[in-house]
Amino acid sequence: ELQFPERLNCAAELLDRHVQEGRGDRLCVQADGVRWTYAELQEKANRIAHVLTRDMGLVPGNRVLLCGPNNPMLVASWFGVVKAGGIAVAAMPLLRAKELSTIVDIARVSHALCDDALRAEVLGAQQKSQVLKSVRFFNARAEDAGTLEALMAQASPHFDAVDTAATDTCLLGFTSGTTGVPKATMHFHRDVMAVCACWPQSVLRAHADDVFIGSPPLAFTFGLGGQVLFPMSIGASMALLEKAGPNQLVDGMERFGATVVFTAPTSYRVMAQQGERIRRTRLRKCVSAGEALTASTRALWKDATGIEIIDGIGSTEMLHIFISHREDEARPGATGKAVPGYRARVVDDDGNELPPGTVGKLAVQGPTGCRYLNDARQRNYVQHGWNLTGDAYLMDADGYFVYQARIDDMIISAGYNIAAPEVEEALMQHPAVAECAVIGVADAERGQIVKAFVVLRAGHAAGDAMARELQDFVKSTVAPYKYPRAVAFVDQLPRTPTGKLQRFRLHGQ
Ligand code: 3SK
Repeated sequence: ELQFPERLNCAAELLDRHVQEGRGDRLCVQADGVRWTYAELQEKANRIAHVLTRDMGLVPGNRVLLCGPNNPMLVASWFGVVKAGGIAVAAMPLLRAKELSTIVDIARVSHALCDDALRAEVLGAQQKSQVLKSVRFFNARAEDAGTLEALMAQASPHFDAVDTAATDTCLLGFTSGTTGVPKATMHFHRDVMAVCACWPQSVLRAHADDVFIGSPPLAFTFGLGGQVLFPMSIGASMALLEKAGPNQLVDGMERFGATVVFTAPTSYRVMAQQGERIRRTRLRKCVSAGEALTASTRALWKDATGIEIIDGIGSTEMLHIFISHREDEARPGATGKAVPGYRARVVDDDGNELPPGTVGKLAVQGPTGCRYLNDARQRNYVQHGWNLTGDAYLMDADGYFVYQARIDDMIISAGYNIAAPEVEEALMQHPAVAECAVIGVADAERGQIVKAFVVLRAGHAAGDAMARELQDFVKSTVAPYKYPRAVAFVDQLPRTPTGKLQRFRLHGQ
């Protein structure tokens, strides 16, 4: 079991410790036009901690909105807040004033450090708020005495991290899940250190010379862990991309010499088209999470690059990955086994453990867990001491967990259990299909029927003939009762800002 001291500040552990122990000159952060060592990041974070406490009136326990694309000042701000004993509340950079103000209200945010690119939306949120009292912007084009950098220039480069308890909250992670109503998950300083000690040590096994890169926004704990916390926990470095579509990610791998990448299956599928180019980079470890990795995407990437993807599932509630596997233990179609330090099982509706091979609800326990801030949905997520992630899984005889669907995405049609992702995977094998989503819609005769929403590749025509071709194709690929009895052609699919498919938004379309 992991042991932590009673007093612990994770920013001091992840940042200051390297400088104290003589690693201050090591490269820590790279981005376009930026190369900061650990000592340089520490100096920025210290100055920001002073600005927060001296100029903005922050006291430990205050919540600070952090908002911006993935860039070095966002990382420095995260460490400034946490060193000062504040609570980092990171918001997705694409959010609008209305959505930001919901976050500000739920989290009782009193301060904000935001990228100037989001000035209008953040000020809009402040106008709607009674609690957000002090806002500063960084990366502003125009010289202005009020910018974060101008205030930092007047501040001391030294700041001793506030002596927080290991069980003080240091971050609130927001999740809209796939339902759209945001919840804040509270994580302690010790939780941050726990996720750094579990999956990265037993599964990822990176080293101090690795360069981490990725696409998820740092507001998503998948991104924060993979691109900031995990490299820093081993004295490695990160390369930050403000825009991280598949092409930009491949460019970034080349430019920064990235060796470890964190991204989602959709991005691997597109990047696989540049396999030869990727083979010439230093890339050696590829992590996939955020949505289920199909066996075909795993094979596509391996053929294109020679690299076996490390798949994993985590959640904002658990802070990071809790089921995964090492590259040499990959089992196509399975997410992996419980990460050492965590326990996982498949349970029925009453919380009873189900035998191997049976589909049920995934339940997880470990050093991290769900603590919603003031939200009754806590009762659904944590039952009998287990975290119920909302995923339907089965565990095979060897302890590998095989994803079926989000529980809300299991379709029951004429008594058959049909997992929407399995039908999607079958459709994706058809050369005309660029993207697709499958849901269950009410049907008088069968209870529900399978309905597919399909985005076609250029050069293919939508229509009845194509619908029939796709239906026959699915029948020939998986059990025929799973075929989509209804097919709709659409231009695009609804996704969350982190790229997760929002099947619920297709109902009624
Ligand atoms: O698998 C995910 O979606 C996830 C969510 C939050 C943090 C980490 C991960 C991998």
